[in-house]
Amino acid sequence: MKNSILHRALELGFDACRITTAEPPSAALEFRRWLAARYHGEMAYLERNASKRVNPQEVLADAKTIITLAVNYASRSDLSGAPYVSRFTDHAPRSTLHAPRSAGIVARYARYTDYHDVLAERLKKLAQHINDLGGAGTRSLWYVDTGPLLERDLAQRSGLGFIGKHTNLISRQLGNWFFLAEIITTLRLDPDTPAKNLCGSCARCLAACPTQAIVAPFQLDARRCISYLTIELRGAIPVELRPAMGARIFGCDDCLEVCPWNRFAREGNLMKQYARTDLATPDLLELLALDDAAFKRRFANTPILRTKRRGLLRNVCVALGNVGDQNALPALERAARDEEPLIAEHARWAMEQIQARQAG
Ligand code: B12
Ligand code: SF4
Repeated sequence: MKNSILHRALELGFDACRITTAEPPSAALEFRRWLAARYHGEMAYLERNASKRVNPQEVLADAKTIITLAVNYASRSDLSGAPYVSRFTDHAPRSTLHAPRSAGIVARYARYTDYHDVLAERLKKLAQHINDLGGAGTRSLWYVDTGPLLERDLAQRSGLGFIGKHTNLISRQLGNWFFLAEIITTLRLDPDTPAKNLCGSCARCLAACPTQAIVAPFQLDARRCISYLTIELRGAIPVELRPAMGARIFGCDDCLEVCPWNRFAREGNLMKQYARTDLATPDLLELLALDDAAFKRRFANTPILRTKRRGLLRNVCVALGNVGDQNALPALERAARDEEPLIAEHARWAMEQIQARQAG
């Protein structure tokens, strides 16, 4: 049965497929401590369904097995040239080093049609295959990202990879660039062997983080993470963290980019056909001119819709404050009169930054 599932998963475009039990995740205690430290910031949903996250039986009664899946999202351009890490010469924000001056930076995972949509159809088919194999009464649920499961923890226990000090799963075959998905099922299958941690003494990710969000190995204070600030946070970005954001307007890859395990990464097959190369380094001034309808058209079917116009333009203002020059001032003046107070406040901040740079 395992071989049949693996074969079907590969056929559907997944890059790896492993099996673990539906027992509670081993880092349940760490997760509770993380919540107690308020490291999740405003992501209230993590707290709301915490008991499900630490008990898969609450997700699916009588669950026996969790099938973990990986989908590689590395693109050829990300992998070209020398290993990323050797290109850095200073502490300039890494993702901005090769970008034109007025370009914003979008994290690699978001430079595609929304992966939730791309993977949903495939997960449905795989879940059906598992139900067919199990026969009458077999029940299976599938998740990608949004489900109440500690995905990385389960994936580590299934042997898909190991949790790195930056808290993401690292695979010996795929490096850092892959999504996770799972199918939880009442079908009993033999579990695979858990992965061993192979970080060793390497701590490049901790040093690379522009906001010191990785407060200790394996511990992320999400409230400082640029990914959280640009995607999840609904309100104002704390002023003290804005300068460190550089030109990043959606997500952040710095801790992933420096990981030496990326030397094993190769181009992903499935996501290639959903690439949106126009999203990698969009022009900041063009983005600042988008009204709500234009925003929805520009980012239709992409993960960037999540921030809505107000969140993205807030981020664009911060980026312009960090990397813009006097050419950005007219557009920022208009944004400072935006009917959305969040955008207006960040535009005023950006103008002050540019003016201070010019004066100095
Ligand atoms: C909330 C969330 C976020 C938050 C918080 C991130 C975080 N580290 O928790 C924010 C918005 C910051 C975020 C950012 C990103 N995310 Co996110 N996120 C999630 C989500 C929805 C839940 C994660 C969660 O449960 N966090 C809870 C806390 C407690 O987890 P933790 O801090 O990592 O701690 C765990 C481990 O470190 C471990 N642990 C703790 N102490 C110790 C000690 C030792 C010794 C060991 C071994 C382990 C260990 O136990 C904890 C509990 O599992 C998952 C999807 C899911 N359902 O799981 C995606 C997910 C983790 N995100 C993902 C991605 C791609 C990202 C970004 C790379 C996106 C980007 N480029 O901007 C960044 C990476 C930032 C980072 N360094 O983590 C992928 C990761 C894929 C992978 N290969 O690991 C996931 C799995 C989504 C998916 N399905 O693909 N994310
Ligand atoms: S994603 Fe960026 S800000 Fe978040 S922990 Fe990694 S390097 Fe730090």
